[in-house]
Amino acid sequence: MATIEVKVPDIGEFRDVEVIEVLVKPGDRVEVEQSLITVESDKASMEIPSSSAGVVKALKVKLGDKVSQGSTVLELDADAGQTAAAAPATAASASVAAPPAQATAAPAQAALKAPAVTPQPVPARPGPPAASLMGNDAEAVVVKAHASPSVRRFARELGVDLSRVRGSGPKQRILHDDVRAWVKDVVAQAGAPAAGTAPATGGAALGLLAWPQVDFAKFGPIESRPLARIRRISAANLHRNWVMIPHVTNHEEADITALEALRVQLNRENEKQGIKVTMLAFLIKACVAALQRFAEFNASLDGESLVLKRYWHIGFAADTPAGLVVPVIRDADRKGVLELARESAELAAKAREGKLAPSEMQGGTFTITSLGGIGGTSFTPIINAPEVAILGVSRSTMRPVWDGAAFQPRLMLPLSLSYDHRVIDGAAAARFSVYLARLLADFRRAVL
Ligand code: CAO
Repeated sequence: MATIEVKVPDIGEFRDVEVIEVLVKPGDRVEVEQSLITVESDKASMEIPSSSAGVVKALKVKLGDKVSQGSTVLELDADAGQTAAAAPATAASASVAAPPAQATAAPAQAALKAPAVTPQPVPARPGPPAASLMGNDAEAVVVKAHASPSVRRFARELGVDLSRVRGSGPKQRILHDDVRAWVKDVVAQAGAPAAGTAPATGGAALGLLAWPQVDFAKFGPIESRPLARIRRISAANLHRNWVMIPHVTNHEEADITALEALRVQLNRENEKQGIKVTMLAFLIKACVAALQRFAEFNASLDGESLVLKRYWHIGFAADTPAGLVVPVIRDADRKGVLELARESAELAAKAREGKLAPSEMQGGTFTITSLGGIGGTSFTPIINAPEVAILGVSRSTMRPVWDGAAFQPRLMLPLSLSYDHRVIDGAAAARFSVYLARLLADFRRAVL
């Protein structure tokens, strides 16, 4: 294990900039590219990353020190082969300089990674008012909090709005501890919210009115029933998804007159085998075809990336005496309608008996929730995170539909597609719904 000195790389015009944060201490393990200190000039703050992985041996700077390119930040007992190669001469791709011997020994792969450790400056002081991203809200003002990039990243991960955090650092700078303290405070104020129940302060932490505390017994006889386990779990999931995902629901209608006739005919043909073909099986098949065409619906958000899945596992909401569960049909793209009907019936039966294995409820890429067997004309389903869309299906009804010359009796199926507006635009959702409705109207297209 070699001891190396990690130095301040080329940081452009910045000279004699103040160390405002020290992010590591002796004994800490650091990885390549991990931020070590934050420096700040009049104009910007930036983090100085490590060129090597290893264990911090000694710090060579403290808060308030002034550093420039080449100043030693710390001594590191570096792991063999975990050092970024010597930085090229250009400032843009400069990395923290390691001793030449170490740099030469670095494997080619590490050399390729070196440019990634370029420090990125961010404005140091609250900037001028900026318009919000929504065009129709151009008057809105965003107040920029005074915090280093790592504090901003930390706050982002926890979903903390930095403009609400009071900074305890020099010049009211917000530190990691301030963000931690703010989160602790919010949790303490809200009380650890039990799933499916109103938090103790009923949202006071969000600036909302307290949840009404009513003695219901004053108004008439009551009975208090504890929520079933599944309901408590699903309530917590639904609550999070509803609060965290900006939902929009697109409504469409599919003419399933021909499809229903086919379903009835198939059921007649397969009566002896005991397979009942349901509308759900056709919906799964049609959804897979639509998901294959519109890949961003078969995806999940992962930070700032969209993970597109090349497998099509379809979940469907099943109503059980114990509450809502979502069994998942794996590889629905490789199964025919009869197989989908058989498998969904088996999974629904298992769900009702409470016998689903956890693995039978995992890995879904898209969910269908059908209330068609019960009734209703439309609803707004809640997305099953980390999926980005869900299809709600209501009861089909025979209605007069104008064909350009006369009203025809057509069996119309209402579809309600909720989507995550961070990932999917309204136009894409409308295209998905229209395409799905066309597939259901002419099911031959589903096999194209
Ligand atoms: N329009 C009209 N009739 C419909 C229909 C629709 N969209 N969907 C189903 N039906 C009919 C079926 O044909 C069946 O009629 P028959 O008995 O005469 O053949 C009857 O309604 C019952 O169907 P079903 O709902 O039991 O069967 P399915 O395969 O369509 O659905 C399942 C299976 C598991 C989705 C369903 O049983 C279920 O649990 N639905 C509730 C889902 C739910 O709770 N969603 C909300 C979640 S969010 O709170």
